[in-house]
Amino acid sequence: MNEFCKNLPKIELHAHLNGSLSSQTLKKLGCFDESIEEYHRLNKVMERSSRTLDECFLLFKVAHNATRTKEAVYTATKDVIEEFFNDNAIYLELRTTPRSEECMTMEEYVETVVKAIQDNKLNIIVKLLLSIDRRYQLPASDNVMNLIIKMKNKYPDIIKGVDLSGNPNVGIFNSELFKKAKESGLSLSLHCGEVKNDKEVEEMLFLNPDRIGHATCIHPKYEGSEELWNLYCQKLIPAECCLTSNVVCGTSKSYANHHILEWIKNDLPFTISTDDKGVFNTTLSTEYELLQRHFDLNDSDLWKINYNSIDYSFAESSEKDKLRDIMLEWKTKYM
Ligand code: 6MZ
Repeated sequence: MNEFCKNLPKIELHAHLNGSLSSQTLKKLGCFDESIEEYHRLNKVMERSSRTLDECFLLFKVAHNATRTKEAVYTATKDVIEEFFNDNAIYLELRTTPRSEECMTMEEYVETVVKAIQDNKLNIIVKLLLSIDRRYQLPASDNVMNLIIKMKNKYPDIIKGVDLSGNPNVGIFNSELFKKAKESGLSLSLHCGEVKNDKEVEEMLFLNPDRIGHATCIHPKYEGSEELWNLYCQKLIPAECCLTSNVVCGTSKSYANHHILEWIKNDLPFTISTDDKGVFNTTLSTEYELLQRHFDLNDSDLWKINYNSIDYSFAESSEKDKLRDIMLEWKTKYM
């Protein structure tokens, strides 16, 4: 492991709770070894294709099966926070899809995640984004959105935003639903262009979300269109780039071929994220290391990418100042 990447105080803005569970946590939650083996199967698949993305969504079932009680959700959240902290993340935006189970309502699910965040005593600031799964249709997604708004009003210091996620090959984007979230004061991060869908990407960009996830198929070279790219370049919405996730799922052909190259070349806003560190067997430090290795960036570049990510976060401005101070102090000491 590259010591610089490991020691750098890092900002994580795109991490799905149930995709981030480590083998240790799954074991602790009673998962059988074969299920854990299955959970990590994607990392062993050598032939990547866009079909792999669909397979990836089947794997989330392993984590979802392991987090069916409030106790398990609490443990999972606590462990994920601790693991990011141990990887020297100083700020973490976790996201998760509110879910009801036999012995837990959707509201209890969210309450439990919030409680684990409130109980965190480690030196890492943690915020929560609540996700709408794109396979839900109206009115189900509207009900989830109403719950999200209610919970945000109850916990405004922790619940900061809404995410649209789920299998990009399934379901639709409903712009009205997310307008409502914006009007309620929630920040927006939308999974956008993870697979080619120009019309949807355009609709998303017109909504002016605060950030977009993946942004794989926007640049013409990576299956987008010229007009779409021009629109993106006018909007300059920060992209959450998840290198390993895209390569493992086959939406990027290789690390060297990742669309982040266009963001680097054109000095466009982006942040580096793990997406699902459990499913993709990665860490935030590893993602920075991969970025450095494949795109010929020096330590100062990595520091700057990370420092810029503070601006794109949904933290309070006083928290952003604190994070900037930590990073500047670290730079003075170690660079
Ligand atoms: C889109 C993804 C994703 O919400 O149960 N999720 N959505 N693209 C991706 N790229 C690979 N990775 C994860 O965490 C798991 C859920 O996050 C979304 C999926 O809806 C998945 O079921 P939570 O905590």
